[in-house]
Amino acid sequence: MKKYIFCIPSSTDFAVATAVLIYSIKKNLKIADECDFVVPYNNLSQKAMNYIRRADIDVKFEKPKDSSFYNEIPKTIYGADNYDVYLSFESFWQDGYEKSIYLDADMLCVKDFSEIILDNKGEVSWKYPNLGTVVIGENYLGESTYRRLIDVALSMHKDKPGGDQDSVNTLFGSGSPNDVTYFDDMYNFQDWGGGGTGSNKNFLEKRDNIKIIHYSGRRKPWGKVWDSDIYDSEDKNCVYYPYMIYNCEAVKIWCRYFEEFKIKAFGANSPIERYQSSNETIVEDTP
Ligand SMILES: [Mn+2]
Repeated sequence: MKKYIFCIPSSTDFAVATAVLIYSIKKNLKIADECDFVVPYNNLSQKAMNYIRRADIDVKFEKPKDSSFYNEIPKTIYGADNYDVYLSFESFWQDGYEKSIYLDADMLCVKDFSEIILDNKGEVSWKYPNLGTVVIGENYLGESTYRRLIDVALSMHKDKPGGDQDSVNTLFGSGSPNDVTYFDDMYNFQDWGGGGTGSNKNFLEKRDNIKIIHYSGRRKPWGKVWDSDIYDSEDKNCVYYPYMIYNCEAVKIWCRYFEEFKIKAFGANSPIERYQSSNETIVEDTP
């Protein structure tokens, strides 16, 4: 057992993103050797687990410690039968570790961010109010915070589709009675454009300081093209504005990490993959 644990909830349709995220952490985080990885899940196929293991052979997969409260909550941002948002609570109960680090699966680490883990003095530190990156120090790491989050979700945020984030905000947001510190958006960077918040121009200006990119909203580099006339409104794992998205540097970076991950982690299955693998290079165009 290592000192720290990364907690990255996932599902079958987020498996590729999760694997690339873990790969990116191991590549860039200076203290990665001191970190275990756990993937909490409700729906994750064997194939998806095996895929994620290519990024970390020792990754653990865990069902939620308590999911009995799901049936008291009518729906979440992912719809009526999907309670995956509440898997974030699992990061608050990881026995035997000094600190736990929660990350959304739709993120990518592009630079070392050890400082937000090492600087944590036992409190909860995060980029309030977005539940994308959270460091949970030992004062709050255990069953009692987990139970409190569930209690808050049921008593205050039951009918809100974003009840998980609302619950963490209640306990660790501004004005909360708990010990909290905040870090800036370089550790949870969403302002890169593509039809969502920010712009590609903004990304390029800040790029040297950005450590973790968050592909929040319908801006998933691995997602299918989405249109509200066809697909249901709860589908978030997709791309709303492909033209803009494919011109975003943040998206090009994810795609390069994906190719790199395949070169490092897989037997090459196609002529281009074999070429990339034997030359350790990523091709820019069909050769
Ligand atoms: Mn996200």
